[in-house]
Parts: sequence; C-alpha cells; structure tokens
Amino acid sequence: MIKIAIQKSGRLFDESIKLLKECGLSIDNGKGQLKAQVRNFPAEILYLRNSDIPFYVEQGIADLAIIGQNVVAEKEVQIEELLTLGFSKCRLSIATPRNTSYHSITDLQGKRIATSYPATLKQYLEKNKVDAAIHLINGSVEIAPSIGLADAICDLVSSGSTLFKNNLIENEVIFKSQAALYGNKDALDKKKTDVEQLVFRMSSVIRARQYKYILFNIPNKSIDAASAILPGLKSPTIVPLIEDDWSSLHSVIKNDDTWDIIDQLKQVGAQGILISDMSKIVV
Ligand code: PRT
Repeated sequence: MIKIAIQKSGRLFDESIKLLKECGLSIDNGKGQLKAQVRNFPAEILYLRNSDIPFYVEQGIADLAIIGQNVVAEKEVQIEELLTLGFSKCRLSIATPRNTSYHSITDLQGKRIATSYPATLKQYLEKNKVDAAIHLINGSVEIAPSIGLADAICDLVSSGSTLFKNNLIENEVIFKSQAALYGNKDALDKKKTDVEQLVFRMSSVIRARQYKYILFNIPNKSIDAASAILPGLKSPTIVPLIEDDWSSLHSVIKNDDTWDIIDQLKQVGAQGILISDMSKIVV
C-alpha cells in the first residue's frame, strides 16, 4: 500500500486529482476528507497542506507526493524527485517598485526584502555575496514595499499580473518551478513495485499531454516530403487509401509544433488533416 500526499485545497489540487484519475486511480475528490482509499490500486491518498507535505514525505508518513519544486527547495528536505509533471509552472523572483532604479542584485545590498521563501532567497543572496535583511511574511508579500515594510519582494510569479497591479518590476528569477512527483527514499526501495507501476502510468499520461496525434491524406509522390516534416516518436505509419496513388499518414507531433507542421504539410499537398489529443503514450 503506498500513501500519496496531495494538496488538500489550493492551486495544485485540481490538477493532482485529474492526473491520478487519468492514471486509472479511482478516488473521491477529498472534500471534507483527510485521507481516502483508492478503490482499484494499493494506495491511499492523504489530503494535506502543501507546505507540510515535504516533511511528511521526508519522515515517511507519505511515500509519494505531488508538490511544487519551489516548496521542496524552500524546506530543504531530503526527498527524491521522480517526475516533473508540467503543471503549476511558476518562478520565484525578486521584484522592486517601478519607481526605483535597479541594475543588478548588488543594488539590494543593505536593503530589506519581504518573502515567504526565506531559505531560497538567503541561498541566492549568499551566492551573489549580497547582505540584505530578509523579512518573513506569509501572505500578500506584494504589498510590503507600498506600506513601507520592505524595499523589494521575493515571491512566486506566474502571469506577472500581481506584480503589475502592485507597481512592481520583476528583476531576478531566482528559481523556476513546476509540480513534480516526489518520493521518500526508503519507500522507493520497500514499495518498489507499486511505486514503479504508478510512475510508469504517470509518465505515460504526462508524455501524452506533450504530443498530439496527427493523420492526413497525401499523394504517394509526396510521402517522402511529408515524412521529412514529421519528427514523431518513430517514422510515420503509412496506410494506402482505396483511391489510387493516395495514402493516409499517421504520426505523433509535439504540441508546440502543431501549427508549423500543419502549414508545412499543406504546402506538400496534405489534405484532410486531423489532429487529436491522446490520453496515454507508452514507449
Ligand atoms: O495552504 P497550503 O500550504 O496548502 O497552500 P499554499 O498557500 O502554499 O499554496 P497555493 O495553493 O497558493 O500554491 C500551491 C503551489 O502552486 C505553489 O507552491 C506553487 O508551486 C504553485 N504556484 C504556481 C503558485 C503560483 N503559480 C502563483 N502564482 N503559487 C502561488 N502563486 C501566487 C503568488 O504567490 C502571487 O501571490 O500567485 C500570485 C502571482 O500570480 P500572477 O499570476 O499574478 O503572477
């Protein structure tokens, strides 16, 4: 039985539940629960506060967890990162008021910086040999400069709109983060079979999210040109059509390349181009 910790409520909750369900785990959504049994896999879900999860994994109370890399770095725990999950992407950045000048990190020498990430910030300042006062604040960090509490802030940024609304400029990205699957070192050994099975399922789901399935019709004389455009997992599958001298090509392409590839395929004569999502890719 593996114990998997996820955030009880907050930014990571929906994506974590969705991912576990796409891995075939039949679970309740955790509303009003602290733990729930998975009905069709030897696992139990623990619904916990994001900031507490790294310690629970380190202590072995949870075997696996889905949390942001930023929290793990901040808590300085000894746990294993097994897989990056591609959601909850953000960065921990230093920002200063729009009306102050900023050229480099050394401008913060002797200044006050408000943050909920004191350990990560301290490490960055030490690495850059900057001596600044770190003020720990547990929420609404972005208002600290405007109320005279700090000269700069160090906080998570995703769209940048919170900084913009508070007249702050992002100057230094000190850590890039996304959600990841972490594991307790002993559990990875003792519960190897179940852990490996879940990691295998998760990587198949995560890989599928990065790709699209493409199929189209192409005159046979253009098959080589079309194949050269497709950087799929392997070479494309070619199926002859009933219509003479035409074939259907099937392949897998990266999400980010989709529109470029469509444009190029049209130029070599592709017709009836279909693009679809996939739920799993097993390699
Ligand atoms: O209470 P608990 O301990 O469970 O949760 P929490 O308060 O620590 O977490 P929560 O739900 O706020 O965030 C959980 C995780 O989501 C974080 O640890 C990050 O890994 C990730 N994440 C991704 C973010 C953001 N993006 C994010 N933008 N966490 C917080 N923010 C905040 C940021 O602090 C700032 O206030 O959003 C604001 C900035 O957003 P933009 O879009 O305006 O730039």
